[in-house]
Amino acid sequence: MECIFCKIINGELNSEIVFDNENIIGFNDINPVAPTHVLFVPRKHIEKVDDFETEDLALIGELIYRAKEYAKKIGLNSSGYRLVFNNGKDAGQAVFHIHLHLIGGRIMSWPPG
Ligand code: DGP
Repeated sequence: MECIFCKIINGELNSEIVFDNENIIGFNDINPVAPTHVLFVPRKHIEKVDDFETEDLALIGELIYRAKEYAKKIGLNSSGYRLVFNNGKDAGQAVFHIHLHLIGGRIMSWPPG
């Protein structure tokens, strides 16, 4: 299996896991861009936003839910945070297993570069 995130999910690769259930795993990004930078990843291998179907609606809803609940748990909800899906190469997607970036703990500008 080539997918890095599948390897993390299967325990073949180590990561700092901060959330884990039967559907979703959350772990610290190896290259954090802010004090909090967690990737929320469904266990199911879906390459990118473009590829998810109606059968995955509940899963993607849960992905967002788990990220915002985690943000609340660590107290980021009062200051604010960013949730990002990069879809495809022009958006900078590097790992082709759908994931949601939770980024926070510093003031961010908009639009992004
Ligand atoms: P994206 O550009 O949206 O595909 O983001 C992929 C992120 O994945 C990027 O911020 C770095 C992170 N990443 C890549 N490889 C690993 C890894 O082996 N472990 C962890 N924890 N994060 C990784």
